[in-house]
Amino acid sequence: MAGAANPTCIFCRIINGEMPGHIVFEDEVSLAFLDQRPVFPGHCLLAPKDHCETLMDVPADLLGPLFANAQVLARAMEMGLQADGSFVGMNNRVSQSVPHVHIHIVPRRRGDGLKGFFWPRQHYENEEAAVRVRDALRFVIARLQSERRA
Ligand code: DGP
Repeated sequence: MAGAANPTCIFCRIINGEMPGHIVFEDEVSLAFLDQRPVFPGHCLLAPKDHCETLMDVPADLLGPLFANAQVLARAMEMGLQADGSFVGMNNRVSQSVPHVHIHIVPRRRGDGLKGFFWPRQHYENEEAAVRVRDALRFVIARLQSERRA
């Protein structure tokens, strides 16, 4: 759901200045602030000012500016915090503890111990299993793209 502020949403309250936050960046469409429980110091959350719950709810015209700002923050991790790189990601519904869409930008350093951050990996059982998943995704993506063009 996209829309103006939601009074029960913590991130809307930070965005509106009703709750404190260590703001690192602001423009017309988004705000970035320090995560109160960082993976590493400097871990930021970038959120659109309008209340949207998940990536799927972000209006198309906001996607570009929002991700351009994520790029600025990723650069800032390296230039401002001397990070070797960053992790940029988001939870949608599952593991999403605040239902106001936000992009995590986490400074990373070689040897920082987060090798397993992206959870245990597995292998496809066989080629057929990979093809089945590929085709399920291709099918629905083709439908979504034709709906978008319509
Ligand atoms: P996620 O679990 O992906 O929805 O991330 C939500 C993050 O938000 C989590 O890392 C902790 C952070 N967080 C939760 N409440 C607050 C808050 O009131 N202030 C700040 N700065 N961060 C918060």
